[in-house]
Amino acid sequence: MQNSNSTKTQVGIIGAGPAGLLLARILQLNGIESVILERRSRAYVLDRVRAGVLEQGSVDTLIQYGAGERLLRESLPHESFQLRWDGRSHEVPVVDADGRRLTTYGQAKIVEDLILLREADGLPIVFEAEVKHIEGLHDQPSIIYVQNENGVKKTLHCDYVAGCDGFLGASRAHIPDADKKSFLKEYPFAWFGILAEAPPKDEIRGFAHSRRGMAVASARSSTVSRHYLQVDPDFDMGTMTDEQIWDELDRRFDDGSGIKMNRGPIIEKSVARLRGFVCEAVQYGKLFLAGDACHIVPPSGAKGLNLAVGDVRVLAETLQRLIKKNDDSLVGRYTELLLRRIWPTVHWSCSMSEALHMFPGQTEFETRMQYNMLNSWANTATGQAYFRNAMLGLPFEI
Ligand code: RFL
Repeated sequence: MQNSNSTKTQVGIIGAGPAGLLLARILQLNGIESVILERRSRAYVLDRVRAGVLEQGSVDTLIQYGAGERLLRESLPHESFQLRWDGRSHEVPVVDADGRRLTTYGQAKIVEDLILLREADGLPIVFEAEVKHIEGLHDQPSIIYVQNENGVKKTLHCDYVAGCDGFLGASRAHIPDADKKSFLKEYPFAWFGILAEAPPKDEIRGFAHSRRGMAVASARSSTVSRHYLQVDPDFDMGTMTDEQIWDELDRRFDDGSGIKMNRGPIIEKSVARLRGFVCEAVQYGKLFLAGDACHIVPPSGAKGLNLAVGDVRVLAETLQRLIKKNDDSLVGRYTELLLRRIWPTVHWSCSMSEALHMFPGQTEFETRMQYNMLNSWANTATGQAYFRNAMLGLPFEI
């Protein structure tokens, strides 16, 4: 059944984000074939700037599947996390008794590492291939896609479909009750993110609650910084000069010490709305969702990518048992296994959002409540343990 418009594989993966690429890698190392279909161009996927904070479980997974070489060389470990409010900064330790910690390593690098590994092995990623429709989910699935260069419809026949196509992807709509089982919370603000060629400053890290709005200071490497400002949802990036952006970051991080951020050329800017979203219908017939296709967490918990890694571990094990052992024991548990990690993680990310941002019309009482929450996480033994465990993430359990 092979011609230029029709191909066959064992697992058809929609989306070359971290979820789709990692799934393909784990399947490959377990002797299972897959084809990745990706709507965007290779250059676009490689350039996309997003997540940067990895849980220990995500780091260990990437190393376990041979994608850790550059990560081990270039990543930055975190011993503690900084929280600021009311003009004072507080350090919260985030290393646990087993040595688990957070690590900074950009999502763009993870994606690049996984793409290069796959290409080096001569395995297929079809870029500029937009999936339009999936058929035969109870029998022999076919993924219908269009290649942008010529608009010709093509078909990928497969035994199973992995919907790793993000929040705006095509796969979720193929689950009949996905809408009824979807839950959304939209926050009344957005994050204006900048990537700058400026060395991160050790004294200014983490999250700042400020009456001007929340701010985030983070690193992507020893020479590149990633910072965010809370802005209105309809914020226009053109209304702030680079100098105004740096001034605003300094104001929101001001703790009276006089220490300012390192400034440098801003090489990327983006605005992202904050929302929490969970689709509790993550499997239908031979279609399995993973990653942002079935959940969005507000970025204040730095969890989206980490949650995707957890989903993919479950999906890879489910598919291995199906394909290698003819064992469908995890299919019926797939939803439960994913939701067990999704809801607590969404809850944590939303709690962080609610403690750190200034909401429209917020009263002084509400601000004091936020200070109290932050103080509990930073300065009480039980709060610190809760914060550390939430930041380090849930274990992978099947
Ligand atoms: P992705 O990365 O969105 O990849 C989905 C891929 O599917 C493709 N696609 C299609 N391909 C073919 N046909 C179609 N019809 C298709 N529709 C879509 C898309 O082009 C894309 O390539 O989802 P995935 O793989 O599930 O990965 C999820 C992560 O990308 C996401 O959770 C994180 O980036 C979230 N996130 C963060 N997570 C963290 O863990 N730590 C962070 O610090 C962090 N910061 C962020 C973030 C997300 C942000 N966004 C999305 C606005 C900061 C930002 C600004």
